[in-house]
Amino acid sequence: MNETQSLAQASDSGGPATGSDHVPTFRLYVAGEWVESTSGGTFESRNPADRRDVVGRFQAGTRADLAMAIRAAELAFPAWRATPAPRRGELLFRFGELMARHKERLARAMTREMGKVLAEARGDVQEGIDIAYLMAGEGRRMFGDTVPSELPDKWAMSIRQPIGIAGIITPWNFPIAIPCWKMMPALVAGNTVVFKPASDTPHCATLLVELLAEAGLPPGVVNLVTGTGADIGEALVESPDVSVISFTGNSATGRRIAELAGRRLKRVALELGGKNAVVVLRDADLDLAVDGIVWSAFGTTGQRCTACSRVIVERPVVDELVARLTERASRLKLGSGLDETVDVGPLVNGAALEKVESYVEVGRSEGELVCGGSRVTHGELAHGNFFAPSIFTGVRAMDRIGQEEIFGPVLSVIAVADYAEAMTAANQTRYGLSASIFTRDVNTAFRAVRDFETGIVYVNAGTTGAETHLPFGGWKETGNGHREAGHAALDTYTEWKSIYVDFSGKLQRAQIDNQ
Ligand code: UN1
Repeated sequence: MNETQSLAQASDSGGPATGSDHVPTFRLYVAGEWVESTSGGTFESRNPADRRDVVGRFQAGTRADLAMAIRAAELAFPAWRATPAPRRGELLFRFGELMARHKERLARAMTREMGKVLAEARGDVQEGIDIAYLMAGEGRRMFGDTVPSELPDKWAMSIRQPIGIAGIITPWNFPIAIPCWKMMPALVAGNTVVFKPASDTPHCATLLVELLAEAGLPPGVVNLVTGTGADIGEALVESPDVSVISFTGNSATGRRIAELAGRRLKRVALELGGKNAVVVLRDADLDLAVDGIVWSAFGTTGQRCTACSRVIVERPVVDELVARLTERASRLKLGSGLDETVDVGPLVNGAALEKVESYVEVGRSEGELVCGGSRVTHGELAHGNFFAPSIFTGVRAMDRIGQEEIFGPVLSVIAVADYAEAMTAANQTRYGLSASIFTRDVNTAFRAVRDFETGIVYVNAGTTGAETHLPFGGWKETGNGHREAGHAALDTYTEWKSIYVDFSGKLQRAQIDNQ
């Protein structure tokens, strides 16, 4: 299926014409049908590298649309939960194969819609494929425990069961990978899904749902509702029929979701901000450290939860490191991510550009700007949201640019005396997603592995690049204790059931008869 044949497009089934500007209009996916919103309204998704380029128009979903999606998910749940998990896994495997077949098309659509360079967009799709295959395998594992009972002639075991409807609210920065991280474990465990994607990347979400439908998921098992977070997102969180919410995004929204869900005692898994540090010790391989820092600070234009935004470096090597980082950062080529020679794409939207700009202003009074610091508007770049990779030196750990999540290509360098001071600075943050250390000393490396207060630790690598078969998530205010990816992901989407079968034929009282 190519983009012009997309089932999600309204024009394919006699819906509203796509208009003389050739901008396609896409629809919601509810109960296995592509439908228009009851609002009759749409919103646009634009290419952040060239804002003149409209990717498509998407339904401005309403609470009424959402109610229909939730109802569809509810109706689909009994049959889906009764489907053997290995069979559910097979459908996910088929979906993974479809993503692999359409990898290039998905990657190009992603670059066009949210800006990350093509190599990274391919990586994003690959992460989706990886989790689909991993969770397909969980269909044949999904281990519980079988343990000896403390009483004779009694069997004791635990199994996982689905919770019901999962409300999936996803960000734009990994518009294929993150929805897959959430939907794959939810689905293999037997839940049905209502998916509310970020309003910056509805096209990626639509392409993904098309492939889920093509893989053969029964109607209603996955439903897609585009629209605003204030409307659709909140209503999803507040719905008494939705049993679990998984959200990745900013901390303020996460807090709001936790509050709303808390009142209903609803399970919520949150993946929020980061302020990830790379520690560089005096014995580090500086070439390697520079590679790792540049990649994790400026890759994806700094728009990863895992992005490095602080470098904490021992004083004897700070000048050398900063000189090399500045040289490399100022040579990075900005432009459309569809151009394979480009290193850094645009920021996702105007608000992101303004946020980065305002933090650079804050930074000017806190540290010394040694590189970048402004929008890039020459030639064709004038039509996109481009900001030069920027580095501040002389930052102190508690400065605002050393503390607050910027989510852009801005790096703060903090100089320290020794390992102990480096570790204090690294942990002096309310976030705790990812951290890394560059050192050649194996003992120090292991101390750092022990000492970082983060969910992910790297030794001699940057802070990005988590693989899908280990738990992904953070300590402190990065989250609320849940993990995505790995088999830990199943915890979010399942209830445990402990089962005791007594075949003694008589009443046996645990903790009493066996004392
Ligand atoms: C995110 O930015 O929310 O580890 C996800 C990484 C990627 C995932 C990032 N595998 O950088």
